[in-house]
Amino acid sequence: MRPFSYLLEAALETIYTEKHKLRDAKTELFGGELVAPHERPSRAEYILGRVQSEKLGAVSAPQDFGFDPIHANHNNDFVSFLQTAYRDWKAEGFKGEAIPTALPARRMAQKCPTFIEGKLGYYANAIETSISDGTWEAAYASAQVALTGAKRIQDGANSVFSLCRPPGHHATYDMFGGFCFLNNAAIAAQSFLDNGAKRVAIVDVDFHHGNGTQDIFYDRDDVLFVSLHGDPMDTFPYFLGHADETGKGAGAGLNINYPMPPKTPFSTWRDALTEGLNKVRDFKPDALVISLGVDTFENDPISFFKLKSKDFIAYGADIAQLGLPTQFVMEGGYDVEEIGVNTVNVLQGFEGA
Ligand code: OKP
Ligand code: ZN
Repeated sequence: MRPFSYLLEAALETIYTEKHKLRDAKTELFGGELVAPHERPSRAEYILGRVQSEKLGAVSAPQDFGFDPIHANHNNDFVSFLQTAYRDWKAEGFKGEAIPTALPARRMAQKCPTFIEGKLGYYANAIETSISDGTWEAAYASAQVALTGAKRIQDGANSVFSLCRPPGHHATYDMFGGFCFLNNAAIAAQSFLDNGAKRVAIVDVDFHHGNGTQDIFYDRDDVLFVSLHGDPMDTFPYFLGHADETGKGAGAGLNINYPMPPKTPFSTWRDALTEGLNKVRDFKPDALVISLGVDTFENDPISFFKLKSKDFIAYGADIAQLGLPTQFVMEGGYDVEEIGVNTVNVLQGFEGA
């Protein structure tokens, strides 16, 4: 225990920036229609509102750590593509937001095309996510929110909440999709390693499998990745997240997936969490990153687990039992009326434990 630090640690600090509002796409491809995106600015505002009304702790702006920690996890050409994609798309005279049409699927060439429509497909792992004006600026700011949270822990805080938006866990080394552009949790985890940590664990409690995070750390022995999610046979991201994906090379055994079926209740989900947290304990990490999605909620509009609001308090307390420096990084959660309550319930459960 650090001496005299309990007063400072009585509250859980939130890192937040209004720049998330720059990500305000008009379209998401859903059910064969272009609809208003589920991943919209009001999400972060509901969460911030609850953080403030519950007096969780200080709300601070992020520092700017620049591009180096982004390039540590993402391909340079991919990052450059994200910066200019919308402009390049508009320069071709296209009227709508930037959406790929063709992707390099089975038995197709894996070369990056020069024309923007082809580039979009090359750098996409899903096509529901339109790139709009301001998307890059918001994604960059979201990564800085993650990095600032990591810095707080590196400076001695016991816990911190990075209110990232847009989310990150579907973004791979060189692909966007699933509402994600830069992998905020992976960028934070890498920042711990680059600043003296030997091992970091990431536990992804978002309803969807963290395919991007898994992909980034799959062959590494310095990051343990644990994900609890809807079975990819039944839900997005469909092509990753099975229980037999356990890591490779040096990372063998350090990727742990808990796919679960439709209507999974909290009791079942919590058993998986307990098992996953035991794996984290055995790994002896220096820091823990929680990819915090609250789309496991029973009324979430795009998910199928059955967690109730009080369950979020309970599992926040479970996470605290590890006694690790813990950074919460916001991911999904789409029932806008409730995500503020459910998110802050996790943080209060953690703090109260
Ligand atoms: C992002 B995060 C539903 C299609 C879902 C994308 C979901 C992205 C979720 N029919 N498409 O993990 O919350
Ligand atoms: Zn999700």
